[in-house]
Amino acid sequence: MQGSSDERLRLQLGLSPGMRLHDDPAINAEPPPDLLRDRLTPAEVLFVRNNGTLPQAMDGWTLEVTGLVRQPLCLTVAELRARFTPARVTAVLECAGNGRSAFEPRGEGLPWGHGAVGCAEWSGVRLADVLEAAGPAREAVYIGSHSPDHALGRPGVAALSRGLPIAKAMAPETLLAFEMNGAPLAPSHGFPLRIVAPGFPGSAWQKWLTRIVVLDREHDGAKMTGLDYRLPRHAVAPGEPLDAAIFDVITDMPVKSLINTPAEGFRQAGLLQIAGKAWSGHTPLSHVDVSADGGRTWHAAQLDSADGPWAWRGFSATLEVPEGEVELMARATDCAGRGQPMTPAWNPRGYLNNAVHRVRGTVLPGPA
Ligand SMILES: Nc1nc2c(c(=O)[nH]1)N[C@H]1C(S)=C(S)[C@@H](COP(=O)(O)O)O[C@H]1N2
Ligand SMILES: [Mo]
Repeated sequence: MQGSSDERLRLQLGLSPGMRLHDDPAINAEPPPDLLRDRLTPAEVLFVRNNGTLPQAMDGWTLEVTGLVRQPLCLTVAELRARFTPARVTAVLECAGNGRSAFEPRGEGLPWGHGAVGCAEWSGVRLADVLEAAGPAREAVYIGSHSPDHALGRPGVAALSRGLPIAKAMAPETLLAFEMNGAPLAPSHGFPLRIVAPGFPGSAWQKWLTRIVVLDREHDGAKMTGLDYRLPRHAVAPGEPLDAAIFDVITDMPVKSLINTPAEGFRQAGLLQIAGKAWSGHTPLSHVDVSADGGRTWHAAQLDSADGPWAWRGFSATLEVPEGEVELMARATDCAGRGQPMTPAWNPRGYLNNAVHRVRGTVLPGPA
């Protein structure tokens, strides 16, 4: 029964049959790593992360810009297109909780595997241009984002209302996007308008955006406070009493990589062709190494050219691997020299797991 209702849901949302739906009252889905092979992730294999309902009717939709501004605005998408210069960015979208299931103990939240990430070309207008048109006050330090989705079973309670520090809201890469990969946003990815904040966790990429409020303090909307999408300033151990005051909002994503092929459980003979993706947050990616002997020796992978500073990059390597069970690993390093750890720092909500990606399989005897 579960199987056929999952199939219906995938069809309804335009998701690939390979997408795994999480067992959660809200709609949450992720692809296995081998479906993330494209330079630009097609909408049907881009993960879906909904904290509450999936808003339906968007008739008469407008975006309001209010708060500490000289001139509050109310705009339709047609007006956004007509009034502001088009802008485009190819950028990685990754959930801060991607990889959570590999933490021990796991921490509260969706048990994401490795697939809550994708890279797309986002088109729209610069958020900075729209904010300039509204004229933010000098005291402005943050924006709060609002949408009509509500917590499940709790109409009137916002599912998620995140925001951005004003510097990121005004940065040239931050967009109000109405298109993904040249097509209107899919309903599950935020139609008709979402924030695109490259380098920030996906939680800041507010979907179904209807209102931006300019504030003189950090926004305190749904899932902005407490431990949500925050990390402790210093290491904490499982079970330790927690003080929310030592937690800061996550504003940057760590360097990371993902092996697309071969896929987990592979069985193949001959030279192994390893291919995957690597990306980073605000600090650019430097290089990727791969290992086929449990991390004892590492080999430099070849990096594809970059579609701009916020896109992921393909990497590939060919390794001669002795027959038998093997564990392949990929490890990306950023330009500040930070590499992916074998075991990342544990945190109570299981955010930012950028452990070295491992794929297990068997190398068979015989030629390729
Ligand atoms: N309005 C709204 N925006 C939202 C969310 C949400 O639940 N509601 N989820 C956020 C989170 S946590 C992530 S990781 C991204 C996921 O975007 P996607 O579903 O298009 O992949 O959307 C963000 N924007
Ligand atoms: Mo997320």
